[in-house]
Amino acid sequence: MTAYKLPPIDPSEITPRDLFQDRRRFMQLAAGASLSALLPHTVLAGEQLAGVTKSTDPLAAELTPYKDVTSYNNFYEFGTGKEDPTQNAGNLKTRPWTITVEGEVNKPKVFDIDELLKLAPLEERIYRLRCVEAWSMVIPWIGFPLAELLKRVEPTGNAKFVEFISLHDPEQMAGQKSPVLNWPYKEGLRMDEAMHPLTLLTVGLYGEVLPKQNGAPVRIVIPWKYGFKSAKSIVKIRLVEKQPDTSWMQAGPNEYGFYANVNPAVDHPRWSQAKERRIGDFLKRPTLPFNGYGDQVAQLYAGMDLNKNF
Ligand SMILES: Nc1nc2c(c(=O)[nH]1)N[C@H]1C(S)=C(S)[C@@H](COP(=O)(O)O)O[C@H]1N2
Ligand SMILES: [Mo]
Repeated sequence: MTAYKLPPIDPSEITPRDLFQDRRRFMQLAAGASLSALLPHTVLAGEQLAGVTKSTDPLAAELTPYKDVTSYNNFYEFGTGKEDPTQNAGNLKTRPWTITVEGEVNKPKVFDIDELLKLAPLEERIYRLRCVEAWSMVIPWIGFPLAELLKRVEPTGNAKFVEFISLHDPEQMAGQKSPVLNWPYKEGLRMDEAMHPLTLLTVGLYGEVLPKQNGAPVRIVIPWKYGFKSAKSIVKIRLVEKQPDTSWMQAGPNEYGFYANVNPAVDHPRWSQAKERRIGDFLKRPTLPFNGYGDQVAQLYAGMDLNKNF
């Protein structure tokens, strides 16, 4: 297998920016700005999504500002820097766009993105996103359970895993001209994880159409797993019998496992996973097992050795 260069990720790199943001927020608070003045409604940039059921999740009190959600990203197709995607994703063409769903299904189908938007009622879901690099955000996503899509194509008895494949188009995605990852970006889930009601096929955030840097026009969000599992700008979903390879497993098999469940007890070989820095915070906070969703998902892994299946 080709040896891919490991990308330059080191949690210590983000510290200066965090400190800057925290100082800025502190000054805003000290200047008497109300908390709501710090909320993002005045800086929304995109097209609003209609008919979305609003979330009442208590996490609404902890939302990461829109500005940070849309300018501090990982999307290596547009560069490895956190601010590269917001600067370089602007010209990505998101129409026309189709998602092909194929493999171990009775009814393979090519969904047009606009057809997909009408497949099931759109819900707002406020989820923590925990990056493997030990930072986190709280984001109001919009979408519907992936299960709604999978049920429609009728998985066969051989469908044991689901593979997600992102767009491969080096003309639009200049980052794909260098072999930082094995392109196209590929991710995967076990069938029960893919069918879990928390797994969200995501088309928006903060009430609007998904910004390009966040994976327009459609991505997956799996809130109990490290962020890299949430493949962006998906063009193909394949149901398969064998556990699929993923781009990150190919890049660093000792560092990025297939399961990638958020787990403070299992460290990344180059850094601890015990704590995380919520973007905008000064102090780190403890990382929660399964990113705080253990009540809902821990039973999926009953009897598995999570040190081995990291
Ligand atoms: N296609 C693609 N999907 C991707 C990535 C990527 O580089 N390419 N980065 C992943 C990583 S490491 C994280 S943390 C999340 C970041 O999502 P956000 O930028 O919307 O917060 O996207 C994930 N999905
Ligand atoms: Mo990540």
